[in-house]
Amino acid sequence: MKKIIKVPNIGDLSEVEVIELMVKIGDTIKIDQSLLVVESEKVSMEIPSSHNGVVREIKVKVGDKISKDSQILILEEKENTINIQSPPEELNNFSKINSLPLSLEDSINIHASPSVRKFAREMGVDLKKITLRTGPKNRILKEDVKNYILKNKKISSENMKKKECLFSDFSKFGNIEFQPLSHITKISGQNLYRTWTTIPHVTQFDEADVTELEKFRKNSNNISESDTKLTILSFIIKSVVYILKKYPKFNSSLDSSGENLILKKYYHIGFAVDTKYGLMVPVIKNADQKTITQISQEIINLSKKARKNMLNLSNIQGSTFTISSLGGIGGTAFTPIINSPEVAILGVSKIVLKPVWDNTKFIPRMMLPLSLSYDHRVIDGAMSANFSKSLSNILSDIRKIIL
Ligand code: CAO
Repeated sequence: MKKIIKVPNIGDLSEVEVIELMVKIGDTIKIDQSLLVVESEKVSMEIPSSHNGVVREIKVKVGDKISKDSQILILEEKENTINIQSPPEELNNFSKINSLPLSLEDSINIHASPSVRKFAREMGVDLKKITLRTGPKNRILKEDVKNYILKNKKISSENMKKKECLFSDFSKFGNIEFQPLSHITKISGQNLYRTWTTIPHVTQFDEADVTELEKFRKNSNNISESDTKLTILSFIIKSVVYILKKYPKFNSSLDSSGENLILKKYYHIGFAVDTKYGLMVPVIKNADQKTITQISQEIINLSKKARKNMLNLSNIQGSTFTISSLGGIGGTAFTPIINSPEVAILGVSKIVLKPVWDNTKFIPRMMLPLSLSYDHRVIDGAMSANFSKSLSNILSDIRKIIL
């Protein structure tokens, strides 16, 4: 017996567009099996079958506009098939999403809910490529899409772009202005995103008493005949190198298998520079072999070059550990993102004058906040706490370096 399957009551919507067909002629379908996906301006929804049977004729195609009681398809009901459920009169559980059409072939062969399809589209994932489908009757679940993304990391940067496009219609809420990202910001954004999503970051916070160091630095600047101004960053670089030699894992990278550490016997320190073109990280090569004055001079030269966008490849390559100093600006602490393939980065915030207990009384001390982010696959919490404590020790009395 033939049965015409019609569009049930679709709530307030008078007309919706067919965006996906999920069955083809000859398919045997069951009650509640999704037949097609329709979409209005605000919602998309799957329309289920009200009967069991074999699809003999399809009355709609992708792009058609349909409404309540429009014919969807003709089913041949199998003999001795009893429809135990009454036809769905009304579809209330609309998934409030915006979907975009897939090709007819995809629609038929791939079983996934509109929300999963939408998620996959936003992430730039082709559902056809997902072979691990863990839902009932081989349906693709959101988890399957996520697992696919995790295993195919290349997709990630494209995803970001696609997601941005989908969310770009802010003009309906008020005035907006488009500002293209600079080339450098785009590239560093992709790297930061990849690093943040692939490396398990932990940040260890600490502080160093730099009262004596600051006295020494300011005094040196006052009496020096050189034009080179010493900022605290050069002392921090020198101290970091000293500590890196004691904790070699911080000066390493994981190899591509993720099973071996590559310990580097050279000390090239990157430092983040804020420029109008975006964030740049020039590198002070062989910092262990340079004096604090030489390091200061290089900071000045390289940051000037960065601000004129004139750094060359050798200025930015080969760093083994990076420092990001926001101390000249402010803030108490932050979580810097590792400059991959390195395994740790030191964030430095603004020195603050604090009352510190010396076992008898509070004394005013200049405290430098340190934020050490590390790759937890390589470095554990105890090691990072020891690294920060040792660094803090050296900064509190830099003379220890020459012992
Ligand atoms: N606490 C207090 N004052 C500090 C300080 C700190 N931790 N660090 C620097 N200062 C002071 C300096 O002593 C200097 O003061 P004076 O002019 O009175 O001597 C002033 O702040 C400016 O220093 P500077 O920024 O010129 O020099 P620097 O060596 O400290 O830093 C550089 C150089 C290139 C790192 C810095 O200019 C810069 O670009 N910082 C931003 C880095 C950044 O954006 N990081 C974020 C990365 S993640 O997005």
